[in-house]
Amino acid sequence: MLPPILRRSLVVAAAVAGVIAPPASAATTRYLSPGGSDAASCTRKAPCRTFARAYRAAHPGSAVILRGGDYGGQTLSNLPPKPGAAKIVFRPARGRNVRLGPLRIDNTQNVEVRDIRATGWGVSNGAAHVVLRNIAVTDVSGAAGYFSGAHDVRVIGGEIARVDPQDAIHMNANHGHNTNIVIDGLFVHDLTRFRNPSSHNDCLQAGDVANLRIVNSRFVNCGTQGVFLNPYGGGTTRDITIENSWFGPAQLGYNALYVGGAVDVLVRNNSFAHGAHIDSPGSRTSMIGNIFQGMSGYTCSLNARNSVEFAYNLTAERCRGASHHRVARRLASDFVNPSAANAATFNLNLRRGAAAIDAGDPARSPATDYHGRARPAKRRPDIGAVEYGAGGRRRKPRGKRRASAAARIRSSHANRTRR
Ligand SMILES: [Ca+2]
Repeated sequence: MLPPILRRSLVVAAAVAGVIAPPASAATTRYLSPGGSDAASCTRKAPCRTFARAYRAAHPGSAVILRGGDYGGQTLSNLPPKPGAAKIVFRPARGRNVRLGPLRIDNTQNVEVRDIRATGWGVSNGAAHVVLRNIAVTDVSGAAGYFSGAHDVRVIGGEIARVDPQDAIHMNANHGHNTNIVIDGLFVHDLTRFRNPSSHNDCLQAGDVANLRIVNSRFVNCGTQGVFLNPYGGGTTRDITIENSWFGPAQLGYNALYVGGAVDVLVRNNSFAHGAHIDSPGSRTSMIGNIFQGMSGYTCSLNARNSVEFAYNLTAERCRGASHHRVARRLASDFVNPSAANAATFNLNLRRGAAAIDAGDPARSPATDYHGRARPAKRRPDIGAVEYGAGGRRRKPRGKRRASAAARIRSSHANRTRR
């Protein structure tokens, strides 16, 4: 008989060995069904019922296949980390529609949820390495998306619409700080506040986040403001990149983009059909290569004064203090359809002969455009989110390359500020 300490250490060693080296067949598919049971083994013939049960039964990299139907609210909370970085992927069975109530990912890591409809999602309390891909949240009253203590989260594709009266996406520090968040290809539209006319509801309120990238996304008919970058409640809002995105109006006539107490903000190659506002030079904001249709000459001059750099932008009125600036009086007619009367047909592609064509920053424009096509086409990069006449198939966004380009601009600004 082994002494108790040695016995215990053998047990621990066996457990560790099991964790580090799961058998080769480990990434087994697990199954969920609205009619399943968590007492089952999560196999095809014996599906389980909840996301949390499937997570526990899954190995790193496992797929969890959801049979069609309504699962109600689902929570992945305080679940033990799996070894390695492979994500457990929750997705519907082919051709099936899956609906959830609220989806909460809380202090749990390495999960992806895709191609479903939910009444909201939240990533909080130290949750990390999460992908939310093609999630639709429409016709809800609470915040559709919520970040609080979230790290390395990517929201890819998907839609948030008809939220009343809360924000579409809300970030705060109530459950920890948020770091490294990417929003790529999201369509946010038609926020209202009929339920509470005094509500302040934005398409995205960033009250706490470090390193947020918003790319290739659409914001149309937001609430009070569009993207609202302003810390509160002990949060900080810093290192923000907004790139290759379309901005329609906020319903109350405020700004499509508001830069308040955020710090180190890069706004590059976006197309706006409504105003943007930089509150003070303290934000160290750069605005480069944007189309600002709907921004008055007065606001533009104020923004130029409050920017670290305001260059290669295009407005309908003259803009004092801007460099490499273009003015096109009938700017609205350069867009295919800048009317936000219908968010679905709002279209900031460029028309032939648009003033933005070949007028962008030759050195620092992103390598791809709103549609993911290579930039530049023709002689030079265009101003705005779309590269007119760019051909070829949509390319996958190259996040690292674009992030490093943004970082280079920021670091050149930091150097200038220091001088
Ligand atoms: Ca071009």
